[in-house]
Amino acid sequence: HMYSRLLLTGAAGGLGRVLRPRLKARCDVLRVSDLGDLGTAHAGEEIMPVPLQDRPAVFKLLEGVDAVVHLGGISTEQPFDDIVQANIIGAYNLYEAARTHGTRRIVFASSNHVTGFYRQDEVVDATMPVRPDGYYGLSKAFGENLARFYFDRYGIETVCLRIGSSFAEPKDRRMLATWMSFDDLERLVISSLNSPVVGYSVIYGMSDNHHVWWDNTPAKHIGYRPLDSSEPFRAAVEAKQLTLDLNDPAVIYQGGGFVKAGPF
Ligand code: NAI
Ligand code: 15L
Repeated sequence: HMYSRLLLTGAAGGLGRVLRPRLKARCDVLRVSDLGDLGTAHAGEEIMPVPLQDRPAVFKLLEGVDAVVHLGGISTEQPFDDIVQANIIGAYNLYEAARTHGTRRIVFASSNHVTGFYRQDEVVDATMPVRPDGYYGLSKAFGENLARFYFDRYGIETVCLRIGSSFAEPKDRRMLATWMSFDDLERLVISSLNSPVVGYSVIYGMSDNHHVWWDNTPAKHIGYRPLDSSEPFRAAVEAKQLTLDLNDPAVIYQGGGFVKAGPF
């Protein structure tokens, strides 16, 4: 499936820089947006810097857009007032603009922190109640509910990706369970864009790791097949982090350090 114009928000961020060239291969025109520096436009790209809380600017951003990969926003635990602007008002602006312009599908970068207060000895799936582990997780839960509403009321399809830890390598023992390689991230995003019918769906984003806390059985229709694993990194990660304090909330809960970040 080839989109004519795809919008990538958060294009200057860690995952945005990974996905930018990979998404360009899947559409005629890739529109890239962020607050930060987006460099110069490559062939087939349009650059539109926009703060997500700026409603008229977001309205223009969605003009002529078939589908969105929405990565833009605050990506860590921060003061509530900052999170509200970028992640809550920003997401509302994006969906309102999508509704007005007839955009059909959004792939929303949600987060494992929507369910961060489940324990690491529990296996969670997308049908279970949310347990956000901070303001950041709460804002992603809002984004998921917003997506649910815009599908039920207006038929805009969304795949919410509850991404685990997508970095070049797993950085600690927790990430041996939560890690998703960049190639698997690409597979997940492309499956979410191309799966024929997604309605409103929620899927966890992790590689084919040996130990996992998330069960993607309810999201089999997305057709996501991870091909990488954190296992080759295990020895090095365990050597770096020899012991775990089993009384530390960051070790007990799936959200790791996020469960005790703040207050600000
Ligand atoms: P990042 O922080 O590197 O990138 C986010 C981008 O959004 C930044 O370039 C930033 O300038 C932009 N942004 C922030 N506030 C904005 C605003 N008000 N208006 C416009 N743009 C704004 O984060 P990363 O790692 O690339 O993550 C991308 C998305 O995936 C984020 O939504 C994050 O919450 C989500 N995610 C990432 C995970 C990971 O492992 N990298 C895990 C779970 C979720
Ligand atoms: C997230 O949601 C963050 O955006 C990312 O920076 C990581 O910390 C990740 O979760 C994680 O849980 O490891």
